[in-house]
Amino acid sequence: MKLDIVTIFPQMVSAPLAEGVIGRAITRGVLDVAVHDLREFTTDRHRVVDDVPFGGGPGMVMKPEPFFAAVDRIRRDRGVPAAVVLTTPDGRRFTHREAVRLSELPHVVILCGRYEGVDDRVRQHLATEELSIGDYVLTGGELPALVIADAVARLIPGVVGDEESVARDTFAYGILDFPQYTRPAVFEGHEVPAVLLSGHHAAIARWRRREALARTLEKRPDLLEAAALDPEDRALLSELEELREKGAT
Ligand code: JD8
Repeated sequence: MKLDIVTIFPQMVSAPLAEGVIGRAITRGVLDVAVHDLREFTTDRHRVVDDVPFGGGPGMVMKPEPFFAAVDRIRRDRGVPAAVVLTTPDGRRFTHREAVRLSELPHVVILCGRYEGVDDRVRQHLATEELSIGDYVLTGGELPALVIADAVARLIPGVVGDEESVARDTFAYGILDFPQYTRPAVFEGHEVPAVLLSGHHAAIARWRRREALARTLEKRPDLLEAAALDPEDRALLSELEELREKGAT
């Protein structure tokens, strides 16, 4: 997959992407990421990317021309993207489902705004979609672009080593993960659940499933409505719900 990110803070975006599994996927050539400095697409001496808002009001608005010029250059040098994403607080919520959809596209561009936002003509005539990572206010679109890039990239075959673990992930499967433990078996008197040391693979799988369902019921009951549960899960869940009603943990 090709991914292009347009920003006035290219190092803020490229540095995190150079680390970890994403960084390795880029060096291995599984992922083709290009980060573009928006100021390179200005034509004035001072490389100005913002201006005062028409109609007045506080703050500055990002000018449209550099964004259009950046995407023109991307189209010429890297090909026509399948999606041009504008990160904005009023976008559609970015979820795992959106990550899966974007991961199936061959080429995605993400535009990052700053200040009070970007000239609306960028949204109307350049972006093909608008995404928000959540209901809180950030200072710009770079962190959202990184969140989207990370969640999308790890779904691309060959980026994460273990394909099976990606498929089984929390939001892919619709329920939370089971708790994880590693050595030591006893830490400051706190023991690892004995079943995990038993070597009984079927018992371990059962325990993990039960823990995952119990955690989801406790922390995110809203997820259970849409979760892909088999009859055994449903039976376990009713058992857990009953236990809960009786006041047990
Ligand atoms: C892009 C500018 C800041 C936004 C005035 C100062 C996404 N979930 C999210 N929260 N915030 C953003 C986001 C914020 C941005 C920009 C994304 C560009 N700002 C502005 C409007 C109100 N502030 C976001 N995705």
